[in-house]
Amino acid sequence: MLDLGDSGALFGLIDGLGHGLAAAAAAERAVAVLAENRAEPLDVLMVLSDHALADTRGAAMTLAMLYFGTSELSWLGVGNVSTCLIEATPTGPAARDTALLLGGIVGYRLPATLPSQTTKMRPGDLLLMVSDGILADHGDAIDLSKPAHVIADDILSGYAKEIDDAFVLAARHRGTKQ
Ligand SMILES: [Mn+2]
Repeated sequence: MLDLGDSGALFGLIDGLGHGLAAAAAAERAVAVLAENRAEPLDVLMVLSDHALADTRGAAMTLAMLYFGTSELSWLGVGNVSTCLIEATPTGPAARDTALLLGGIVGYRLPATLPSQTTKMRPGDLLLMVSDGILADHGDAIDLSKPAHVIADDILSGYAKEIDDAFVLAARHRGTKQ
């Protein structure tokens, strides 16, 4: 998560291709680019990251920008980092909106167009991003009565595949100040 002061926050999950040190190096380089250019639009951030990762293995990456004033959330994903907004429903936690992921690899093969989508993040909503090292049934671990970091820990400890790096990002909208 990168802070944009009062205006918003940029969330991102970057999964370097493969695993181990070379994968981590690609991800670290993308993080540096995002930190330096955090105020840029998501498609620009994706292109800048693609350039910066050109001599690495590349990465899957989803970015999500939350604008505090409007609670609008824009997201853009290339490769397999699943991202959704989870809300409480009478029958339990459910995904209200899911980011459309574009095929490709950041640093190697970026899609020709990079359309972001915009949704609304409501108070209580949980933004959840998981890498493909997390098993698909991880939704079973989500207990919205717990703090976001505990939910992330629960998913990571119970649903990580043994053969891949696994990453989880969970962030909750706690409402706006009156
Ligand atoms: Mn992976």
